[in-house]
Amino acid sequence: MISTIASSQQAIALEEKHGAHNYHPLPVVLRKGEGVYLWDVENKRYYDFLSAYSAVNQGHCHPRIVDALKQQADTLTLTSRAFHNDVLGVYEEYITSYFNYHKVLPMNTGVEAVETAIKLSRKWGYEEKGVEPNQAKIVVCEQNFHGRTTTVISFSTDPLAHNNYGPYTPGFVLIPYNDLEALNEVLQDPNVVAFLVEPIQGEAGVNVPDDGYLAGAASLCQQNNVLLVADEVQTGIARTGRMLACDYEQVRPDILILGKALSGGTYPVSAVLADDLIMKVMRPGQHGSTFGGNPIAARVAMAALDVIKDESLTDNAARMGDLFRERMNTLVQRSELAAEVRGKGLLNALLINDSPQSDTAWNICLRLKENGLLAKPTHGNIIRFAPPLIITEEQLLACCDIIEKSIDGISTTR
Ligand code: IF1
Repeated sequence: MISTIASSQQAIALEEKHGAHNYHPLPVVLRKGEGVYLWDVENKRYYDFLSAYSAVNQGHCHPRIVDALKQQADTLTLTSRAFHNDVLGVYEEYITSYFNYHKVLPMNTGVEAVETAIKLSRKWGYEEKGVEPNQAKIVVCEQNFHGRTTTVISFSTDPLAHNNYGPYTPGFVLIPYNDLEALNEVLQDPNVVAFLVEPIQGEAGVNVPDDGYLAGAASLCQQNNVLLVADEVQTGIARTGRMLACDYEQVRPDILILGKALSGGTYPVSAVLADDLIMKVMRPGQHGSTFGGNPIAARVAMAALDVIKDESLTDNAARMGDLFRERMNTLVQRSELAAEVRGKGLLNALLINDSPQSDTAWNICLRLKENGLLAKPTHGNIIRFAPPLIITEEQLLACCDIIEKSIDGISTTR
């Protein structure tokens, strides 16, 4: 028996009864998405200011990406890698040329690509750098978010993501984010094979490091024969106003991790890119995935990346992001609740002037929802604002009005 959803309440009740409670969503039930807009079951329209955590950079249900998905779905969906097909090679040529790397290893989710990068780094360490067996170490940052597999949460400093999942995977060294001295110190250990880092820490609350941090990290890694591994799952694909956040400092990571908007939110697609000297350590039978690089994923990814360039979404993200932060800074000047706005391009966050344990940020998001804009707090008192990159100036200014009205509304009732 398949239920028909007649109300938001009914949908929420079904999830409550039959679904694991591993999320606490905003009380809104969405039925349709198009561009920057979402509609709920009662046909109320919202601006989407989360973009499914930066997976919908090209806007909801982008026609070119959906058409690519439909056409391939009608032709050939999956061969597995036991056989070749007529799409994978075309995609591999396309994406390696697009990001200027020799090779790509296609996966599905972001964390699978992170796991792939971890395995690649370790294997390179043993077979190329000469690290003793099982001694490889990977440097990671406090407040990181790289996904939710057991190995990846082994080095998470977020108790919610980490606790009660032990025993944990060893071989990771935690240092403070945005701290080149700490990085230099740990890189003196010859067993370190890689530094895995987010160019901007998204989940931690859009932590933007100091100018020069990424370039400094790249230089230290090079000096110490350590791979720089950039997790651009959330910051990549034009989100921060550059194709990659690493581009702000002309940094070319040894290993590049992509996901989310690689499909425009239509399909799980992720990728790991590296040059031959690194990727050559992966030989037949040593890594893989049933769906990795499947024909639908390949076609969808090429369409999604085409859209980024054809619609100049990188420039739009840069310009609209500047406008957004300008408007939010005027709010910060006059509102007791808005403490700070930070970010790059259209990856921004607003710090709310209340304790992380308070529900103020959550209440602001509820009021935003009532006023037709969807956003969600990250940690406690930080609200992430990340609309699709196709947003126009007129739409952005209308959203700034909604945000200012919603926050002003809250402060008068405090
Ligand atoms: C959830 C957070 C964001 C990521 C970076 C790898 C991955 C992610 C930098 C893994 C995924 C998602 C996961 C999703 C919510 C969202 C998230 F709040 F969890 F932390 F964006 F900030 N690297 N982030 O941001 O990619 O395996 O999910 O495809 O788990 O709730 P994935």
